[in-house]
Amino acid sequence: MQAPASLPETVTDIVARAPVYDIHTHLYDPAFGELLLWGIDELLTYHYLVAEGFRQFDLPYETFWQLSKTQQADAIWNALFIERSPISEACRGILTTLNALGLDVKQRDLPALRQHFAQWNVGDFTTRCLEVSNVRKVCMTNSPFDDLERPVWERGFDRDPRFVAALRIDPLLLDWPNTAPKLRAWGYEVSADVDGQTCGEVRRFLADWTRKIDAQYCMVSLTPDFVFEEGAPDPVAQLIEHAILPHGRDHGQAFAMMIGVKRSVNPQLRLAGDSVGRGDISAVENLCAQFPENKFLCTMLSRENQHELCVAARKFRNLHVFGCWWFLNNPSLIEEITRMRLELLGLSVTPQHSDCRVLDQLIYKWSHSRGIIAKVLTEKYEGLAATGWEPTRPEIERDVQELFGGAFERFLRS
Ligand code: FIX
Ligand code: ZN
Repeated sequence: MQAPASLPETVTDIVARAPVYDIHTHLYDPAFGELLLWGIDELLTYHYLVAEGFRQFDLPYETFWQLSKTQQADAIWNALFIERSPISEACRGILTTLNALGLDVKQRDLPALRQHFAQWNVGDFTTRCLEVSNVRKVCMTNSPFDDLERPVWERGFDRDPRFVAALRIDPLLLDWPNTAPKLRAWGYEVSADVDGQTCGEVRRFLADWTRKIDAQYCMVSLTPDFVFEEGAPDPVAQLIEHAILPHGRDHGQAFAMMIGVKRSVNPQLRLAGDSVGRGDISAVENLCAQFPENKFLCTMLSRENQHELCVAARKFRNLHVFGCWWFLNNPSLIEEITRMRLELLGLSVTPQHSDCRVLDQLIYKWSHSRGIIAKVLTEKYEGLAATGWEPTRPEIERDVQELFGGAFERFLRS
């Protein structure tokens, strides 16, 4: 007779089988054509690897940027995979992905990898990646201010139900002087001053785009120095208080804040040139306390903010914490942060999102995160078992569904 599965085996199996709702990515519905990135050259030129590549290249920045995508991918492959072992998380991720797709990575044969990807079409490859990663739903990041993306929405297309939308509004909040003229050109009667009429028109703009894209939530990324005081006269506070939050209340839209990015500390690195700084948790506390009728989603980029963000979520039921974002998306930090969140917040949290920019990355980001989440959960269930509270398989399945999108969906519906 087969021995019953051990608790670690059961938890690992349940976590591996649980379909995930990936609540923040930079992927697109395949109808967006070339905006949806996939394949080996896109994997190799992901901005995480570009930053690591430049640490090894003997090339001026501009020379690299003048190379074709294939040549850039060659340079990164040589510098990070051939001339030294690919042990960083972003490098290992590519190998996890290729291996899960059935490719023989030990050959170290980039032309053969390219040949493999050339055989796929995007529709079949999308289905394959979602199956292998066991992701049931992908939330995109959708900006009306993106000149490549906006025309696709304006033309209209048949939505792929596996891809849902989130309304991204960074230029609106962070660059009002340059955004106001765009809104005016699109027929919204706004002025440079963030007055009552302007806020009304911004609300109309938000409502129109929320409907057009069927947004799940409204989101922004914010610098470490972001502060919020009710009634403060600066345009960011005014727009939040008199446009975004009323919009959220009217349309049941949570406001997602991704706090702690310092944009372009090294502009020569382009998309790879952003960095991190410690944010001010009192901005989150003030918003949650002063606007209890609004729902807030929050992730913070600095490791130093993680504990206070958990404590804030204990104080405010209108705050939902999610993801190990960007520089935190490394095994040692995911483990530490997930453990802390489960200890402080139980199952009322979404431990991870992928932030994928390349479709194939779903495979490694979720495979690596599942392994860590299973490890931490096992430890927690072993703690319960030690008291005599033996968790059953259906109970563990229920809990994992909560962590992988269930708690998030309920929070958005609440
Ligand atoms: O602001 C964001 O949504 C960030 O995730 C991106 O700007 C960043 O470039 C990224 O890809 C991080 O993973
Ligand atoms: Zn992102």
